[in-house]
Amino acid sequence: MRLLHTADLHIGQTLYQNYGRTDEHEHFFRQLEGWCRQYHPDVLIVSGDVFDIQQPGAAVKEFFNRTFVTIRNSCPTMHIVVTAGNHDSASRLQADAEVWKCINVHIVGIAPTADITTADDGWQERFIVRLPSGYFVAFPYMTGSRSDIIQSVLDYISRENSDRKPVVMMGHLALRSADTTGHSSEIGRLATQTVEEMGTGFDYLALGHIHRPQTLGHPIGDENNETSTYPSGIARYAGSALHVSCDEKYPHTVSMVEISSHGAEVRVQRLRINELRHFYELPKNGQPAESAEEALHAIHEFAEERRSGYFRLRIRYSVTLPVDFDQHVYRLLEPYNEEIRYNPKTLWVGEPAETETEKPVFEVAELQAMDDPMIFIEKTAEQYSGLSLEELRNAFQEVKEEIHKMEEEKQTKP
Ligand SMILES: [Mn+2]
Repeated sequence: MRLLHTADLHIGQTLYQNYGRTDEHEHFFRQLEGWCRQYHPDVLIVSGDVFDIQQPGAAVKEFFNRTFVTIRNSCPTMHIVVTAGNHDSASRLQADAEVWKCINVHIVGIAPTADITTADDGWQERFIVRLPSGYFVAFPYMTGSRSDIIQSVLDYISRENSDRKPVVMMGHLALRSADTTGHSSEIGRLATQTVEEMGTGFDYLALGHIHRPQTLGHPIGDENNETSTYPSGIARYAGSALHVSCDEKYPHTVSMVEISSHGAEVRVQRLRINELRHFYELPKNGQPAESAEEALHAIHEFAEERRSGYFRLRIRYSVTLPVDFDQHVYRLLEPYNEEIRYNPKTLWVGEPAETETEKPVFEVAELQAMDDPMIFIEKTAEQYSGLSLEELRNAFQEVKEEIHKMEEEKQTKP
């Protein structure tokens, strides 16, 4: 069996509120189509996050339809298996499954419910795609641990797999030992499951959700090799189709996986994705900008030289930017027709200036019990130079009296 494994397409994504990525997706899918033509895989699998949002617009859906029909036509013998990720609407994706099946595209959107194992109606069939080349267990994004469900489907297959065909399982989740470089810290905290909880009986666990390509339990350095051979039973993240941030300094790939039979070794070949637009940090000398002018100059220089790409700025923490700095940047970028794209989330370098006295530490209970703001202000007064406590005390007193007066007036009104 030869399969192409990809995930996290995020079709329809826009970055930094401004920039559509359709041309970047087109660029990616042209490469994918080329690999399908060249390598004639038996199967192409997409392990979740097909779309970026739950309710993509008509243009985005049309793009998905056109793209997947084109890819399918590039290798008409190929099957495609697609599952829903956490970004997808499970039911919306599932709704079109019957139609797609007519051209050998198998879509599983809706996840098994927690109590499904009590049923004895062959529910396992809903998640199994039987192909001449092997078995596919198509699990979409599931919340919480589903060990019993997973193992039940794998056992179901092992009972009938007397030909020892390869077994591939799909999943969309963050597993505990994965390298989450490029993600916000949140994803790490959501990772509550171990690879052991994914059961036994698969040759290849085709994962999505984490954007960095990697084989769990094997060095991340493996990704620098064009091919690797692993023992049966590996779990692998294909990685996302497109870069989504400057923190992803690693190459993105599509995995071409070859397995001759159940239990045999798994060969992974990494097909390097060429990105239409790259991500940069400016200034390009690696140092933080020491002024707004320097930052703007770096942008101008970059735009003239590169003519295409995303960037974010690296600025010294002590620099104060003018309030309309972002507008300056967007004006500067106008002539480049959205080819030069600004990520306004600046990387601030250097420590914030330390206050001379240590900040007082308040207990939560202490704060909750505080009914006079002056207590708090008096305790923290050292942090505000030139603050007149006397003036503030009088001001608060005035406000208090005013409120008291208003309340009295309210009560005396009929
Ligand atoms: Mn995801």
